[in-house]
Amino acid sequence: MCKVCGCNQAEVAIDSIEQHVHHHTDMQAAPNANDSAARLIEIEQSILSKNDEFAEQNRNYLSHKGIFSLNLISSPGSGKTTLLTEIIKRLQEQHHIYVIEGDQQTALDAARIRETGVKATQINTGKGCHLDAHMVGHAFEHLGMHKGAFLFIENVGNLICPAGFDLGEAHKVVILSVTEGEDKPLKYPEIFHAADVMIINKIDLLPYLNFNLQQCCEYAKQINPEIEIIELSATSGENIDQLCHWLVAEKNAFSIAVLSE
Ligand SMILES: Nc1nc2c(ncn2[C@@H]2O[C@H](COP(=O)(O)OP(=O)(O)O)[C@@H](O)[C@H]2O)c(=O)[nH]1
Ligand SMILES: [Mg+2]
Ligand SMILES: [Zn+2]
Ligand SMILES: [Zn+2]
Repeated sequence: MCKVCGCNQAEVAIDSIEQHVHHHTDMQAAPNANDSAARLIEIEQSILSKNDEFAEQNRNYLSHKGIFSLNLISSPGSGKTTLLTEIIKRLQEQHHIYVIEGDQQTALDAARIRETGVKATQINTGKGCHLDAHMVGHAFEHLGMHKGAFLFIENVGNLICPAGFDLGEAHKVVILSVTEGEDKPLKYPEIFHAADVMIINKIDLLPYLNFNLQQCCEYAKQINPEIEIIELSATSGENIDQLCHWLVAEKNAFSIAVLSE
């Protein structure tokens, strides 16, 4: 059960293979009608602490292999998959890159990523509204990742629930496209608080919209003064090189940090 919206995530499949539910059973204990509020809070805490244990395992695995991972979170349609294919085109000659795709249904996005030549695995969450650390840990088994790689995790399109679930990633990246309105950092503060970076996508559309870019950045900084902001267009390519420089610099810093541990 999702701690945020109460949905049930019992139908997870990775690359169309139905997953076992051994760890899931107690992660998704459903409350019956008599459960008190205290019991609900207890279940939420249990789900989150289970998730944190799996996230810690993932983080250990990734740092042991020197794999730099990002968890991309946004509403449906803000351009995550388009942006990923553009990043991959620019970085794949110099770097090993892997992608985990999260959607409720279909393997369409994993197929889009594979067209670039990069290895991708698709997690289908069924009714679930976010990825959790347990699913992601099993997705690692499908990828056979090289040391020192990039791992991009495209979360299920949702600005709310993914904010609460650590996957073991190095950074959460929130993507907001200019068609969504500049007020979203104030309306969905949890994710803007949890993210280290905000990407404002589709800036090629600014001339046609009333989106107030400066206001959006101020709202985001109000929620999270440390947040890094990159404005770009995945389709025109504007500022994608700037994002790629940031990615490589962060990956290098990550490698140095894990080597010295
Ligand atoms: N104009 C414009 N359209 C974009 C941009 N990035 C993505 N799109 C379009 O937005 C739609 C959703 O993109 P997609 O990558 O599937 O979004 P996702 O659901 O976040 O993975 C597609 O039609 C893309 O072509 C952009 O920078 N500018
Ligand atoms: Mg997508
Ligand atoms: Zn939810
Ligand atoms: Zn398991």
